[in-house]
This record gives sequence, structure tokens and C-alpha cells, in this order.
Amino acid sequence: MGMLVNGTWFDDDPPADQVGRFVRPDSIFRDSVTRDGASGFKAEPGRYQLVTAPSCPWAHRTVLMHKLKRLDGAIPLLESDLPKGEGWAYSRGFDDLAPRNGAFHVHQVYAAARPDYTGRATVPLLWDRRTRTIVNNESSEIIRMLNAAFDEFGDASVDLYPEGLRRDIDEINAFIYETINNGVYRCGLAKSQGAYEESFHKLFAALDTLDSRLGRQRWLVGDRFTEADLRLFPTLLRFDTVYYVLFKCNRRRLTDYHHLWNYTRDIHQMPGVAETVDFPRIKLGYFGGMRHINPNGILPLGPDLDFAAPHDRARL
Ligand SMILES: N[C@@H](CCC(=O)N[C@@H](CS)C(=O)NCC(=O)O)C(=O)O
Repeated sequence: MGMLVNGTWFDDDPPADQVGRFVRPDSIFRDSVTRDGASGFKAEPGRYQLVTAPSCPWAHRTVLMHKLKRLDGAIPLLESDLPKGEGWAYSRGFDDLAPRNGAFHVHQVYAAARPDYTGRATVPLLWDRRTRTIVNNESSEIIRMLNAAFDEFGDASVDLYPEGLRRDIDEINAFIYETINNGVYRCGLAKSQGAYEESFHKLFAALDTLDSRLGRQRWLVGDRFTEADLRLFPTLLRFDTVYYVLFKCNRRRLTDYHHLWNYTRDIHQMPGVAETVDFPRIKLGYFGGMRHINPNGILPLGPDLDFAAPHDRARL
């Protein structure tokens, strides 16, 4: 996968602990954009750049929030459009951050923010063009900023983290992150049989739980689409195409779960959502980009999934 060491790019394996469990490193840049700028980063149109990749489910959260809050005029988006090279690659950069030898790499943004940066060069990230630094590279925090700080320049009527539902949203987010969002990675990137099996059982137990919950209610929390749904969707969307095959999450397919599959189609059919989904690039990112688990880079042709088929969720 590769990482920066003192600002210079090196190739290496993803991290694992002593018993072979995949370990996701903590994000390093954790500042916030606020409405009033008290944090040092004021919400202003054109000041920030969101850097993403279409295959990445963490980046997908931010792209969805950006779309649903109608922030395209306020925050430009850069999406990876080249096969991975030294990590995420782009045919163009932004400002003075330009392609080198035909490609721009996200590690250039990290090195520009901190010339001696040591760590992974992950997406998504929010870059501040004014102070030339990364404000934040943690998707769960970036979506909160996009939800609340930029209302003057986006759709203020959309609030996916409403006051009265926050505790329930946080609670289910934590469960879903551990077992599903990161759970699929813990299956796919495990380096021991035991670590894989432990994550596999937790993942499918969690999917069973959510499938029955969604048999009773249309959305995860309350009676409306919230941040909790936004965070679950990118993982479910990729499940049969990527995680079932590449990450060996193969007890059941998403399409075998009646409620989860209808729920996923319900979200996919919400205005704007389908435009954030690009399956050829999702396949390219995973099957072409994760050569340590798919060495020849062969892209699978299937499965055929009909996200536009009618769903049965309106009855709930
Ligand atoms: N905690 C981060 C995780 C982001 C992350 O791991 N992104 C992956 C892509 S799906 C990445 O950029 N990986 C590159 C690498 O680890 O070198 C977040 O949620 O923002």
C-alpha cells in the first residue's frame, strides 16, 4: 500500500498486530472548520478543497454529505481518476500542487502540509488553501463539518445529525464502525485465520441484527435518514461487488438480506446519491489497487446488481 516516511514515499504492507489483526492507524490531522472561525478555520466558500477517491468508502461518506448539502459551489472536490501509483493518483492537482510525471498523488498534499510527515497518505482529506495545511483527514469528523459549518453556502435545511437523535446516532455508529465499516477490512486484511474468523462472525452477526432492525423501521435511527444511514451505505453498496469476493465476507451476500438490500436501494434512489457511485472505479480501486491481496490486478466482471429496482421501504 505504501506510506510517507519523513515526507518521502515508501512501499510497504498494511499494518497488523501480533495475532494478525488488521490495525487501522489513527488519522493525524484533527482540526475543525467552524462557522465563526474560532478554531482557526472559518467556513468560507472556495477556501477548502476536498480530496477523495471513488472506491474508498470513507471518502464516499464525505462525497455523499457534500452532495446532499449541495456544497459543490463552496467546496471543490478532487476525485482520484487514475489507477493507484504511489497511493491515490489523479490526472490533475490543484493550486500549486501539480502532477509530476503525469500524475498527482495524494501524498504530495501530506508532504505540503508537513514536509517531514510520516504516516499513511489516506483519503478523504480537507485541505485549507489559505494556510496550506490539511485541516482534517478523518471522514467521521469531516462529515460533521460539512453537515453544520457551511450552512451559509449549502442547503441549511438538510441536517443529518439533529440534536435530539445524536446519542442514538453515536451509539449505532460505534457498533457499525467496529463490526461492519471496519469489520469488512478486518476480514479482508487479516493476517491469521483466527483474526479473520473473529471478524467474520462479528460482521455477519451485526448484519443479521441490522436486517431485523430494518424490518421494523425504514431508517437506522428515528424516522428519517441520518448520518448513521449515510455511514452504513458505502459499505453495503460495495458488499457483493468487493467485500464478498476480495475480503472473503462470504457467508451471505447483501442481496440475500431482504431488508438490508431494499434499504440500500432506497438510499441509492435518493436524489443525488446514484451520482456519487462509480462501480468501474470502485473495482479498479480495490481489485486493481490492492495488489497484496489480488496480485494480478484482474477486475471481476460481475455481479449484476439492479440498484434501480423498486424497493419496499415506503410502507415503513
Ligand atoms: N480513518 C480514516 C480512514 C481512511 C482510509 O483508510 N482510507 C483509505 C482508502 S479506503 C486510504 O486512503 N488508504 C491508503 C493507505 O492506507 O495507504 C477515515 O475514515 O477517514
